[in-house]
Amino acid sequence: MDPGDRPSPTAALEALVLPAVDHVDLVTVRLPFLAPFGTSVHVWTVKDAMLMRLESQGITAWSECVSDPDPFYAYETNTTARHVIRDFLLPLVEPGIPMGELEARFGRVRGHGMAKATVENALLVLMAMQRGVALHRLLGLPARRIPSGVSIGLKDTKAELLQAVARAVERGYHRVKMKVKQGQDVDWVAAVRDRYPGVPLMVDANGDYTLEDTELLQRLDAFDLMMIEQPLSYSDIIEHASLQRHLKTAICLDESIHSLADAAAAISIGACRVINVKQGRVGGLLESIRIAHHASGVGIGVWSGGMDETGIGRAVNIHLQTADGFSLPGDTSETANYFDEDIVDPPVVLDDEGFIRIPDGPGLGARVVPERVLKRAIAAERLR
Ligand code: OSB
Ligand code: MG
Repeated sequence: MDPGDRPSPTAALEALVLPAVDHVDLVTVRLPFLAPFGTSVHVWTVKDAMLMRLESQGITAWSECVSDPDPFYAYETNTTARHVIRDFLLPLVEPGIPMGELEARFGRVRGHGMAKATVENALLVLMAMQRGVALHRLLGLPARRIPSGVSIGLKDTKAELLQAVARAVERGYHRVKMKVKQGQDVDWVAAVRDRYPGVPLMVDANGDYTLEDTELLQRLDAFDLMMIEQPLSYSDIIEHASLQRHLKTAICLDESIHSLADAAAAISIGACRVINVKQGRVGGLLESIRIAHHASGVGIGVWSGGMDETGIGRAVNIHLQTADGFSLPGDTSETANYFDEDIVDPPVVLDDEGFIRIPDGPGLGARVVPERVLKRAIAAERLR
């Protein structure tokens, strides 16, 4: 499947041995968004993030489940993730087994990548902290600055949209993504392009169109977009291949890709020229690294998506993007793009060239502030 038989980018990671864990907690926090986040599938006004907390001999490691409370973007919800973690995944976590064995055990559970990633992320962060190294170091990845990108939700007026793009350009973001939907597309893109002829721009439809809209989508070819993300159904790969043959603009798949196998299949039939890898959606960091490795080996662009995470998930995405193959700016924006106060310190900020620095320190780098988690907690439970 991998042309040139390049060595596996995850062999060493599959050999990492799981540590003993004394306690496992799930804590759900609610962070209000500074402004509602609108997409073709839903408008979110708060972030309800289910966090996992591991305790092992005085070391505390955190991860974030990227599901929402609702199944409007993905089929997983915080409730399904809790159920799958508690009743099926955690019982498979055993000290002394290698990560590769854990992945094999998790493989018996079909789907539920966000639940799997929550457990995998937490264990990797714990292992990094135990070794006193940053998460990217544990993953064998070099330190480097990460390019930034912002995802602008649907707005009520073009004036509001232009204002949001103006803010992003002023901040120095390396690329701007705008959400589109039926009835809020070509004219809205034209308005942005008119005002910002040179800004690296892309659109995300979250599956709002069908092949019957091919002519309309072809009109987007006039705007020199970097890509069109998930124009057709969330579950489709085949029809995207048909559409790509009629578009000059690259198609990027997001929702359709749940694994390396999905990515390889999509690439092999020409369904996309770019892949948005969300580490949660594909079951974790190891699978993300495999997808980026495979895609870049066949000339397909890759970037890290986001799920408007708190600083915990945001830090994981930042460490991931040091991996080979992440060739494009992703949906990694500043904390201040979504929240007035994060639950980690320091928050994510852009440097004066628009890049994001990997936070110093072992594990995530950023420190989870327990008082802020407590202040925002809406549910908590000890699983082990
Ligand atoms: O389609 O990429 C998406 C947020 C929630 C659900 C789906 C998507 C998004 C984003 C925001 O676009 C990405 C981010 O800023 O984290
Ligand atoms: Mg998307």
